Amino acid sequence: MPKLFQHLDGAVAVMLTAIIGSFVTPSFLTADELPVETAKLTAAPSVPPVINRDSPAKVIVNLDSIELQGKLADGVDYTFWTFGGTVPGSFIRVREGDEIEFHLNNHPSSRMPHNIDLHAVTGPGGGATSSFSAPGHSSKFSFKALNPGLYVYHCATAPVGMHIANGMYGLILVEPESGLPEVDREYYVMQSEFYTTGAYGEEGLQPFDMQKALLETPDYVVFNGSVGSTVGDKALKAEVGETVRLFVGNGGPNLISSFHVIGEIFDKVYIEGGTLTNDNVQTTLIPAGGAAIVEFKVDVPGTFIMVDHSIFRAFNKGALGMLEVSGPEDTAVYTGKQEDSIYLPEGGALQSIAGGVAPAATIAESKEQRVQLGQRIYEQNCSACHQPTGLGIPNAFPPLAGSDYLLSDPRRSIEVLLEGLSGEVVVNGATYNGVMPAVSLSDEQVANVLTYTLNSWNNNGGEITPLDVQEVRSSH
Ligand code: HEC
Ligand SMILES: [Cu+2]
Repeated sequence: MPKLFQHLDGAVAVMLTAIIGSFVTPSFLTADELPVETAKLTAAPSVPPVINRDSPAKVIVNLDSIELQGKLADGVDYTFWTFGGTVPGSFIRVREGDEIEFHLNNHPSSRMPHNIDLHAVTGPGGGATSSFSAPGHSSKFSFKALNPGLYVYHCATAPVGMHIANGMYGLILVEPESGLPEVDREYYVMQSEFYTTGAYGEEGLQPFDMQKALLETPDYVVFNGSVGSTVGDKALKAEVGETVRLFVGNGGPNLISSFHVIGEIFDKVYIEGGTLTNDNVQTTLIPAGGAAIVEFKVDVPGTFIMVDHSIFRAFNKGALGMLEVSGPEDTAVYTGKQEDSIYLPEGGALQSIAGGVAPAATIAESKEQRVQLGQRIYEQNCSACHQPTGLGIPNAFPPLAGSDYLLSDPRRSIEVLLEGLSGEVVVNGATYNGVMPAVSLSDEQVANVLTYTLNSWNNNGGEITPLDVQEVRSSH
C-alpha cells in the first residue's frame, strides 16, 4: 500500500489506492509495493499479449535453460541448447519502468552451466555473472527496465560463441510507457546460423563444427531455429487490410541479416529496435546481437517470402520464411499476370548464355563415376530448385527423391531436361504447376546428372547413358 494512505482507515485506503492507482503513475511506489505479476512467455512465432498497464509492475520472469535434441532440417537433427526449450528462446514482454525479478533455472538434465546476458539490462554483463547457474541450479537477480526497445538476450557462458551457436538467444521487448501503436498481428522472427560437421542437408544428428564457426561459414542460416520453420502450413498468417508487426532479432553468432519481405515494403521500421523510425524501407539491416521492429499493412493476397537478402542464404541455407495473406484481390494495387505472348527477337534464340556448348567434361567410364560426376552437375544446375536433399519445395518444386514421375520412366526425364517442363504435373500425388527451364548441358552431362538422381536419396538405381540422351535429342 502506498505510504501516503497509511494513516487512513484500512478499507478506505484500499479503495483510494484502487481508484487513484488506475490513473496516477505511482512512481513513489518502492519495488516492494508494486503490483506483482508473472510474465507470460511465448515460443516463436507467437508474441505475448500487449501490456495494458499504464504504471510499472514487478514482473517475475521464469526462464529455463534446457539442452535437447531437435530438428534443424528435414532428416537433420541437432543438439540445441535453449532458453525455454525452443530456438529462439521464449519471447519476454515487459514495460518501461518495470522491475524485473529474473529467475534463470538450469534444468537438472543439462550438461553445461548457463547464464543470461539481456541487452535490456543496465548492469555488468547484462546479468551474466548474477545468473550463472550450474545444472540443477536456479539463480535470481533483479533489474529495472530503464530503456524501451527490442533487445536480444543470449547465454554468455564460456565458450560464449558455442553457447550462442547452439541456440541460446531470444528477444525481450521493453514496451515504451506510451505503448506501441495498435496493430492486427504481431509475430516473433529470429535469424541465426548453425555450423555443422556435415554439409547442408546431410542427414543424421549433426555435431557443432568449431572450425566453420571460426571461419564464419555456416551450413545453415535459418529463421526460428530450423529450415522451413515458417513455411507451408506453418507460414505466418494475415488477412488483406490488416497491419502486421514483426519483432525481428538476429542471434548471429556471426552474420548480419539483410532482412527483407519479398513483395512488401515496410511502412515503418524501428531501426535497430530503438526509438528512431524510418518509413518506406525495402530491406533493413539487423546486426548480430541486434533487432528491428518492422510494420506494414498487407494490401493484396498471396505468399510473401521473408528472406535474408544475402540471397544464397535464403535459397541454399534455409533463411526463408513465409507470410500467407488471404483475402480479396485488389487489382488496382497489383494485377497479377495480364498477358503472356510469344517474343521472337530477330536473329533467333541464343544458343547458350556462355555463347557455346558446355566444355567437354571428363567422360565417365563406369556407372559409379557417372554418379560421381553427376553430383556436381546436380549441385550446380538442379539443387537450387529441387534442393540438395532432392526433396524439392512443397507447392513449388517437385521432389526427385522418391519421385514416381522420375522413377517410373527415367527416359521421360531426359526429355524434361532437354525440353524443359511446364503445365500441370503430378508427382507422388501432389500437383505442381511450375516451369522447369530446359538445361543447356551436353549429352554426357545429362546422362550423368540423371544417373546421379536415380542413385541418390534411396532412389532405386539405374543408369542413363549419353547414347540414350542422343537418341531422345535426335528424335526431336
Ligand atoms: C528453376 C528451377 C528448376 C531447376 C534449376 C531444375 N528444375 Fe526440374 N523441375 C522444376 C519444376 C518447377 C518442375 C515441375 C514443372 C511443372 O510443374 O510442370 C520440375 C520437374 C522436374 C522433373 C519431373 C518431375 C519430378 O519431380 O520427377 C524432373 C525429373 C526434374 N525436374 C529434374 C531436374 C534436374 C535433373 C535438374 C537439373 C539438371 C532440374 N530439374 C533443374 C524446376 C527446376
Ligand atoms: Cu549457455
